Order: sequence, then structure tokens, then C-alpha cells
Amino acid sequence: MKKIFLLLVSAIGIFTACKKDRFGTLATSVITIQAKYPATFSQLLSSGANITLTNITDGSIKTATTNSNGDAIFSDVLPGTYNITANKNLTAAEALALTGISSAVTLNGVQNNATVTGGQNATFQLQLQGGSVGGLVIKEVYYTGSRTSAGGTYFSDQFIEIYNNATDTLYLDSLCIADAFGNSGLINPSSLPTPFNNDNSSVYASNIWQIPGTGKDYPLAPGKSIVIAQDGVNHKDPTLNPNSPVDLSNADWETYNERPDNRDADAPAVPNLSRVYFTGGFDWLITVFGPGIIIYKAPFATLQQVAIPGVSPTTAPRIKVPNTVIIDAFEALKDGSSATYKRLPTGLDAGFVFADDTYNKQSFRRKVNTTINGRRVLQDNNNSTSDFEKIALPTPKSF
Ligand SMILES: [Ca+2]
Ligand SMILES: [Ca+2]
Repeated sequence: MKKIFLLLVSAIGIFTACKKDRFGTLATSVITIQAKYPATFSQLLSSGANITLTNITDGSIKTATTNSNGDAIFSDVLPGTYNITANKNLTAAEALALTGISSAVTLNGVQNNATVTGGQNATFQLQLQGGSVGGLVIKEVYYTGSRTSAGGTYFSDQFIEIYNNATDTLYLDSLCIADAFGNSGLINPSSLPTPFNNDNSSVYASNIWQIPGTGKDYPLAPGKSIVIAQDGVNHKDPTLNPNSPVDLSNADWETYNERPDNRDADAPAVPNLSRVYFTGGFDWLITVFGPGIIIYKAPFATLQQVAIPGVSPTTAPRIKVPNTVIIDAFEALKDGSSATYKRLPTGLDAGFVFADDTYNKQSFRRKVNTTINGRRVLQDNNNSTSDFEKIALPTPKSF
């Protein structure tokens, strides 16, 4: 027993020696921990963040909250090695002011193995991250098409633009883009609303295209977008339609519908989406009367194939995409009185847009809600009526 007591005394003696300088006073340090918001936020320094300082030698823990300068100040910190964590919970209202999007979020920051040297004051900066606010949204849908100088119809210049409305980089790998089955309105006297309209929990897709990649091959930075062209070419080319409003030769992706008769040309400079499911004709023509578009992530094999009620059994089934996997949706109908033809559940999209005519070059672009550090934050209230504006000419990759 006496031996153990002596050992304890000497251990405490060594420990105490570490804490003291040559005058016998404790050689502690003042340590400042600064919590910083992600660069995409409207403010740099985070006040009210909870900071924890854990001494990894003895496990002792100190906590403090950052002040209005984003600093948490710890006096009397003993020399040693520390793990530092920062945590900040933002209410929806706080997130709205910082990110432009009203959504509660938790941010965290970590610095492990920070060295505190006896008697030397130090500042450590912790970058808060991990709480991405916002997501991928459909930024623009140009579906109306244009007229040729001879008055003919031209629809190969359609495109869909997808935008990263989040505060962090998002990955497009395996993202699917699909159009919903069903008429856009009373196109002809026999046009009926979709027979699937009693299901408010799913969208029934006619065609599905997918961005390839295995997880992190296709990053998209906050405030950046991709354009998916029906055909990735300059539609203003004299051999196509000089009246077309768009040059899509620099599109990020195109829908190349490979067929034995080569009716769809493969633009070599623009990568092709994967064709997951297709019931269309020569190309991915989204109806010029107004399409329903969804973006989602789900493996095709997990989705149910459902026959269209009331049609010939030889007609290809549609793919049931549950609302739960759908990231964003856009609905356009033939005109303002076509509401009964809505194909998308109101929970996904409470409204719809409509153009003044077909082939009139009008496009539909999501409104800008606010701009933070030059990054546009787009409005997303799950209602195409209020979230989108009708514009006279499409604006791929711009506003
Ligand atoms: Ca094509
Ligand atoms: Ca191509």
C-alpha cells in the first residue's frame, strides 16, 4: 500500500511540474476558438456556437459559447493536446438570413490534436460545415420550341437546366430526369386528364434519363447549373433553325436516343445521358403543350412498372416514382384552364405554368429569391405558379 501511495505522489509531482514555469506559477494559456460559417453564407463569423475543448490526455472538458465576434475564449488552459468541436444549430429564420433558404440546420466543426504550449496564447479557427441547406432545383425549362422562317415547327432546341441551390457542393451522379405521363390539357376533343391522377404519392414517368457516375464523379458547386439539351448543337445554325433562340453546343449533357435508323444525331462534343427508360419517338421530345418534369434519385430496379389504366395492354407501362425520392418538380400545362390535367401531386408542386402559345420561344425560369455573396438563391416553395416566371426568350446558364 505504501509503495502505491509513493508512486501516486511522484506521478502528481511530475504532472504539477508540467503546469508550472520556473517561478512556480501555472504556465497556462488563453485559447481563443473562432467559429466560421461556410463561405457561401452571408456572414463569416458565427456567434452563439457551442465550443468544446477536450484534453485528450486526461479527458477533461471545457465548454464555452462564441461571442458576437465569433470567439470563444478559454483562459487558464493547461498545456497539452486537445480535440476541439464547434456546434451551431440554426433555426429556419436564422438560416434564412444566412443562406437565403428557410430551413433549420445543424452545423459542426472539428479540429483534432490541437497543441497548446504552456504559457503561449493561441487562436484556432474552426470551419463550420456539414449542414447543407437547400438542394438541386429545376432552374429553367424551355419546352415551347421555335418557328422556322418558313413557319414550320422546331422543337429540337428544348432544354432543362438544373441548379445547385444549396450551400454546399452537390453530386449529380445517378440523378434521374423524367417526364410525367399524361396530357397537358385539352389538346384535342378526346384529351383526358391522366388516369393516374388519383395517386397523390407518386409520379408516373414516361421517359427517364440519368446522369452517370458512381458517387462523386460529377460535382456541382453552389450557384452553378447544368444544361440538358434535347440535342447539344447550335440550333441557330443555318442548317437547323436560324430563328431558334439557343446555341446548345456547350450544353453539359444531351439526350441521345440511339436508334438503328440514326434519327437522333449524337453531338460528339456533348456527353450523353444514360437512357434508363424510353417510350417516346425519335428523341426526348417533352411536349410543347407543357411537360411535367421531375428530378429524383432511385435505382430503376426499385421502381414499380404500372400499366396505364384503360389503354391497350401492349402499350408500354409507366414507371411509378414515389414522391419520397423526388428532389424537385416542375409542371407546365396547356393554358390557365387546364388545372384538371395536372400530373404532379400537389404535395410536390402545388401549381403550374403555361405559355401563351406553342413554338413561341417562351421559357420558364425559377425566380431569384435573394443573392448572397454573388450566389443566387432561387425560390422554391414547391409551387411552379409562384416559383417560376415566364420569360420571352430562354436563358441557358444565365439569368
Ligand atoms: Ca438528342
Ligand atoms: Ca453526344
